[in-house]
Amino acid sequence: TSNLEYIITKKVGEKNNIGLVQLNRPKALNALCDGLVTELTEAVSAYDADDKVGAIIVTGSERAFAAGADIKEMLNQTYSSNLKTGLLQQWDNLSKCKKPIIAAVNGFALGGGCELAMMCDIIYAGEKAKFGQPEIIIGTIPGAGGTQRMIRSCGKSFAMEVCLSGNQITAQEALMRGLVSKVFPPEKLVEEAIKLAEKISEHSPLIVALCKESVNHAYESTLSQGLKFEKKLFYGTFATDDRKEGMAAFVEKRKPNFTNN
Ligand code: CO8
Repeated sequence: TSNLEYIITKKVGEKNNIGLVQLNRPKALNALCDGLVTELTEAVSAYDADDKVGAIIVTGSERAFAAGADIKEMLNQTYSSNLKTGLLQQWDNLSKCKKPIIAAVNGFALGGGCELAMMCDIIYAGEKAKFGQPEIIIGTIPGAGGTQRMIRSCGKSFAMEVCLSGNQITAQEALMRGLVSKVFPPEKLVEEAIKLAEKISEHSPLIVALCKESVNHAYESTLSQGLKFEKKLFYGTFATDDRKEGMAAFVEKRKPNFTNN
């Protein structure tokens, strides 16, 4: 029933409340052509707006999460065409998503693929995943956060090495460096991401969104500003029904019944 060309989307999980977006351009290892990125950002926005969805998963195939921006598409672009079309601006829509996004990465996550994973809130990797920022090899630099986000999770020396060498990193190394939070056998990866998404979705969606916003704020602020922001949101949770319900349920030794209010 869908006319999607580059992705497959479906709701998954026991309660059908997890939005799964699978990149599906196998012949090009899920290279992120314009059409794919448009479909991806629209799918994520649709799940973000869907009250029945608690969390979103972005994944690819066992061979490739995404092998980067589409090099063939970029080949003849120019500085002025990039300025005029606002190349990559549609990516910003992903960061506007209020719901948690889990990247489930099997295979190659290179260039824009690695950047896409880092734009997500949590990265789970399959044992054979390969991360990297190989733009330098083809005469350019990362353009969707590669030089900015990796340094924040892995530190300067490592991020610099990855961006300057173009070398691929294994899942084990990504785990050790803090790029990903867990590693699983490839065939278990999506299942584990769904389990995590389901766990998150048990909580109040309203409060989950506030928590995500607060963690992300750490990227943008000093510690004292961030602590102040967090405190405001924390106080703010006391204006919600779900905070009251959550604490009442604990005291009454029962499961909370969150209403998203
Ligand atoms: N763009 C276009 N086509 C690609 C890409 C790509 N990034 N990656 C792979 N493909 C295509 C190949 O051209 C090939 O197609 P064909 O059979 O028609 O020639 C097919 O996918 C299979 O690829 P290979 O035959 O190369 O497969 P291998 O298993 O030999 O190698 C690799 C796999 C190592 C992943 C290899 O394909 C490779 O190095 N790919 C390019 C990786 C890369 O340089 N990525 C960075 C691109 S630049 C970038 O991302 C800039 C970021 C800017 C922001 C992002 C916004 C979208």
